[in-house]
Amino acid sequence: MALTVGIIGLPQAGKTSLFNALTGAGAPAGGYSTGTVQANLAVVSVPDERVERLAAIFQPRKKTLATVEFVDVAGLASAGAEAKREGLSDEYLGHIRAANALAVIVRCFTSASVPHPAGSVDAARDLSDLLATLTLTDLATIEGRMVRTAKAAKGGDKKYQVELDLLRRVQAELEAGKLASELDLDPSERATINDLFLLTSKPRLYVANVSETVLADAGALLAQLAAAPADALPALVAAQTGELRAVAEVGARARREGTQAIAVSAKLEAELKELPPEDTAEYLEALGLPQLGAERVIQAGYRLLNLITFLTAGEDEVRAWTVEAGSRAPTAAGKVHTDIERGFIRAEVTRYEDFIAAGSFAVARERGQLRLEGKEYIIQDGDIAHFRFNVSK
Ligand SMILES: Nc1nc2c(ncn2[C@@H]2O[C@H](COP(=O)(O)OP(=O)(O)OP(=O)(O)O)[C@@H](O)[C@H]2O)c(=O)[nH]1
Ligand SMILES: [Mg+2]
Repeated sequence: MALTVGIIGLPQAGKTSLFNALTGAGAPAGGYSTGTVQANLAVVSVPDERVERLAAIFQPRKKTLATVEFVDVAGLASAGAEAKREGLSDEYLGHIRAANALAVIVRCFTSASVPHPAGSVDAARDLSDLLATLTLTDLATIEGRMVRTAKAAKGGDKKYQVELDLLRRVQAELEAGKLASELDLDPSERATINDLFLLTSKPRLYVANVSETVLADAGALLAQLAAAPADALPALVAAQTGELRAVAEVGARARREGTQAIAVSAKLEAELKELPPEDTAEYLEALGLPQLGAERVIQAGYRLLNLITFLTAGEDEVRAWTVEAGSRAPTAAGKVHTDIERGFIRAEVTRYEDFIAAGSFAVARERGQLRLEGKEYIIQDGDIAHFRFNVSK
């Protein structure tokens, strides 16, 4: 599964800068967009130290990291006024409908040289505006489906009447300000609604774009907000001033919605991305940051989507693979090849840490750490797997 993350946000929030920080693609940032809906697309390898260490041991011919695709869409600027009335244009939507998750970038930085389209920096307002635009788009989608379902219901099939009732209920809830991700639906209702690919039902990651001077504090504040009891949030937000107040608003909203928020300094990190990696480490240390924002975005995306990584290792190739947490061994095998899923016999599994401590599969086997697992085994993050299969039948 290629994980695709759509970067969205109000005009001048720093979408293209974040895209560049993530991808190093050097797309032109700055300036209001011209009205054409032009998208920047790039595929990024997910940094994984385990792959590097395994590659050092196996010296494989090929080393392959998991990848994430990022899409940066310009044009929300021009869509803005119109979108307020009728949701986003089809062209704009085409670029983000297919995304598995949205990275919603919210401007927190203040800068005299970068005008805010609304005249002032207000993260809570911007986030509400943006989500309202997405909701309007979803309402248009729902209305479109209602017309078709209502027609079908005339034929007398109960199923369509049930669907129509559900659509009406969801419509009323979205109109009352709820997001599709917050609806209380049973599994079959959820399946019907998932069919609509509503924007507000996509997993969302909130990205607070801050000045480099507050980056470290913003990260600490978001961690504090994520851990605080819910009733302590308002006081924690109220205690902040300046950019950190904006960050706190973003963090508190993420908490209320049960999603994640991270802080980046998109402009700075886009610039860092252009330096040689040795120099980047020095800068990060000076800024008091453990890792680049790009890596934090990717990791948060994995957590958000409930994805894990398993590994395959040998002389041919060392490779990281992405699966949903909770997947069984044959599903994981199917990532490698559909034939392996079809003819799955068993998986030989070693934990990455055990393998590194043992130094080889042979020693791991002697220690009883190379396990034989069957069809029911649930693959774990950091499993090194070798699949046995037979497709002769
Ligand atoms: N001071 C400061 N400026 C920033 C930051 N992030 C982005 N900018 C600047 O803000 C301007 C807009 O950034 P972009 O990344 O182009 O924003 P965008 O959301 O892609 O804008 P549109 O595509 O026009 O909607 C650029 O001049 C950036 O250099 C930041 O963290 N701090
Ligand atoms: Mg842009």
